[in-house]
Amino acid sequence: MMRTIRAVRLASLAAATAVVLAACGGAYATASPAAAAIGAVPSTPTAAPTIAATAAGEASAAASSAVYEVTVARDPKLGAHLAGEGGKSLYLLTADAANKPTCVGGCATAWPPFELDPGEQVTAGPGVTGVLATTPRPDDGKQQVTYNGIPLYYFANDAQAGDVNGQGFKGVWFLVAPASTALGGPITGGLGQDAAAASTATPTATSAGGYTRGPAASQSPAASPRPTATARPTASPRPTASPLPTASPSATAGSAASSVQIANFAFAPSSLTVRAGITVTWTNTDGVSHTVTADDGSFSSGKIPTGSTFRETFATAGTYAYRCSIHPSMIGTITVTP
Ligand SMILES: [Cu+2]
Repeated sequence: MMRTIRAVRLASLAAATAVVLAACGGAYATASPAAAAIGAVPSTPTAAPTIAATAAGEASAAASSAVYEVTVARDPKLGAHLAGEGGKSLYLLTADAANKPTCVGGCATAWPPFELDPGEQVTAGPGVTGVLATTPRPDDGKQQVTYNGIPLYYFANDAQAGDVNGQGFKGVWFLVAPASTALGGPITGGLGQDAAAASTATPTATSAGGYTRGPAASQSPAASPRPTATARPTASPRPTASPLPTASPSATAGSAASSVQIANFAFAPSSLTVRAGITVTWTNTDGVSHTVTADDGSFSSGKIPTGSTFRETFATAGTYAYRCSIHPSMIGTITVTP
């Protein structure tokens, strides 16, 4: 079908966002594909094109000969990563393999593939040193752009250039760095990918696309091939989250506990002062997993799923800076007084 990729893609992005927003009222339990990211992304499209508008766009468009340039964008915190049409961030899915996209169905609604129509081309901008090519989609056979073999996607909740709201999602979606590649086998080199692999253990809870969550397994895109375990770098044998090995429920005699909420991609309070011996409890109320990882390595929660907690008892006075290893811009400090 001939169409302008720009019109259709923007419409589909907006439509996907509208779906997400509509589903948001149903809260987390309804498990809309990208609902989990809503907390972090108060995305408010000024206009929400309907599906009908998309269809009209397709019908009226003529053959396209557009050329799309992939560029290097620089996030102040995350670093250099690839951007596609309109400067929008491009992502990789670690469950994919070289020239083997696995995100289809509802997953592809939340993560629209970077596709080319017949006649359209993609070129590399300055600093884009990898090989740009295309591979056929497993669902509709359309050509999805690849970078060093890595299938490229956008995130529906990224509203504009510079948005990186999909970074680290479910521990399987990452921004694509200029050095990212799948040519050696599994996908490597996504921004933060190694850190996430080191801090999250088992890939079992995440299905293709990384957006399906347990209670709503029926909403998993049926056609989606399950990612194989080999597609993900295996990490430490540490089990995911909840009661943590480092947690010590029996703090020193009579000490009270202190709490930190993890919400909206932030720790609250971000700075907490406690007496030595006190147990601090972090509770993740976000729709996505986070970690509590000491900068000096003295403690690490592993992945804390939604609704789970992590406890750490601080026996020694000092200042402990920590962050979420999946979303490194999430930082906090525990100050322990004697
Ligand atoms: Cu996080």
